[in-house]
Amino acid sequence: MILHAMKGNDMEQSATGERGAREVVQFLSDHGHRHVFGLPGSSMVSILYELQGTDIAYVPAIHESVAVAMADGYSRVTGAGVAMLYMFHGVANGLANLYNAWRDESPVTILSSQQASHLRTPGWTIGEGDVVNLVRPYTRLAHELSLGMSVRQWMESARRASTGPQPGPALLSLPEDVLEREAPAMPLRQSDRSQASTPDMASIAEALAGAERPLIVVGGQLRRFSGSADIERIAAAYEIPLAYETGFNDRLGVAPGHSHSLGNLGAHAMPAEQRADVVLLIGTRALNEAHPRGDWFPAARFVAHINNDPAKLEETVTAHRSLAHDPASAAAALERELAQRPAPARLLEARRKHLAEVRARDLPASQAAILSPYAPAVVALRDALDRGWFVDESVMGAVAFMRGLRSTDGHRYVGTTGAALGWGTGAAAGVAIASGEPVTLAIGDGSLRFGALGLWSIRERNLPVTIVVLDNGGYGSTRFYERSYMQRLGNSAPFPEPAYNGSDFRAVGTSTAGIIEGFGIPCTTLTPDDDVRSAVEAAWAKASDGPNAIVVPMAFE
Ligand SMILES: Cc1ncc(C[n+]2csc(CCOP(=O)(O)OP(=O)(O)O)c2C)c(N)n1
Repeated sequence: MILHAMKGNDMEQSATGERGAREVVQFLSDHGHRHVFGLPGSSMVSILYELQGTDIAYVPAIHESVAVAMADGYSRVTGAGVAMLYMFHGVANGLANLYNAWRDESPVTILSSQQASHLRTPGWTIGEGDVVNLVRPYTRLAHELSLGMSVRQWMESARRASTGPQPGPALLSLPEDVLEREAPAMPLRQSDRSQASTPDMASIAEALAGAERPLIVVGGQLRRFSGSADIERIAAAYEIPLAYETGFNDRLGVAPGHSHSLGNLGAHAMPAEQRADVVLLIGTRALNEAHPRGDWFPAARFVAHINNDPAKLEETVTAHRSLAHDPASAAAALERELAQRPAPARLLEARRKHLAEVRARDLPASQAAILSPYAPAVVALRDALDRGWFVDESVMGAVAFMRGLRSTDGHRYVGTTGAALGWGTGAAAGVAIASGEPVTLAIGDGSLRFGALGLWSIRERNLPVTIVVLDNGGYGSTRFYERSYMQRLGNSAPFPEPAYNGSDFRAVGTSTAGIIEGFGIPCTTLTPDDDVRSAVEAAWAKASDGPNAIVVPMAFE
């Protein structure tokens, strides 16, 4: 039996050791994990065996990408998630969703099984491979244990690395004999970890206080670090427009239905971005996106960027003030600083006018063309955040949802900034398991195909997930970019029509409903004349019985 407790001032040493697999399970139990996700294999049977008799449920997947996405979704709700993957094959299969978790700073721990230590070679036996180096760029900690090392100690290290203060995935590679043999127990202290300091927000407050057209851009980190309410209060009190980080957001930093929320920086909030004189980016990436544009904030005299991770400061957009700090403490400090700088009524009036103007601006035609087909689905799902969680893998539809969701509580939105598709179904399952609440998954028909195997997990647990598929006959965004490319070629374009190679699924294989029904999930396919809202309400009403799906048809071009 191992002892981790402290005795007086001395840590008690236990005389005998413990099998690694037992230590893994004990650790999970001690840290309150009620679920662990995975796809099994021979070298990890010891852990699967030891899970018996605990209150930890093993949640299986039929592809490792789904196991990682489930652990990711789960961790967004509970603060930590664990996926157990089989050797190199399993980790490699889970890598794209590990990348998503890395982008979104999700506290996911991957336990990978590994060839036994005494047989460990550079990779000459089946399934053996260097999983540590495979994942290293996308983890806060990645380590392979050797025989004799304390599994418990490394589990604790992985937990500390993944949960913060700078959170993100961690991986432990666990050789079969490390799991099966006894090792001496290591006494451990349990630290109460904190990062205590008050950031100096004076210069940022000073600039914001004097601004006529201020803008605060929020990222998912603000939500994850619990600074959302502070920024929502600041916006309302000082009449400051709010925008979401450009492109995908892992969480909504502020509520979409907040009086000052404009939507995504790259779409509905663009007029505010173009005219802003003072900008605060808080808990955001520095505006990385797949197709970067220059000239962010062309009218700004002052730009500040706050991110908890110094490596994420000013990645692609420069600032006048850069602050590596937890965004929640920064938001709280900003509120205190602003309170010392009361805004004159004239200034508040000017800001109100500005807010009304930027809100009223029409979307640029190119944006409107992309977003208007989503209107029926977005209107139908406007209150989805008040009905449970909203998991977003709607790709081109995401920026429409960021404006169209009308809830004044934004904490139940979950997306991924990583854009590695095949995440949504697994993430929805993980969120549903962790929260015990209904989940609406908005997903493109292309993403549904990437994540089809996650439908199995949703069905296997009979989860209350309403799947709303936005079906434009394949990869709409890829087709959009091909058309944009042709436009750039102009008269020199050698072919009059786009090829749409690999992005047109209209005549390929089974229908979208066929895929979903193939996994035993009931599905309704709407016609363009059907009312999406009625279908959504009917699906929500049945959510407690288990999953169901709606396919919403959309124009192909
Ligand atoms: C794993 C992965 N492979 C390829 C891509 C490139 N990609 C970006 S969007 C997209 C199409 C997605 O289709 P769908 O989910 O139907 O959304 P839509 O583009 O129609 O909005 C593809 C293939 C990706 N993001 N991730």
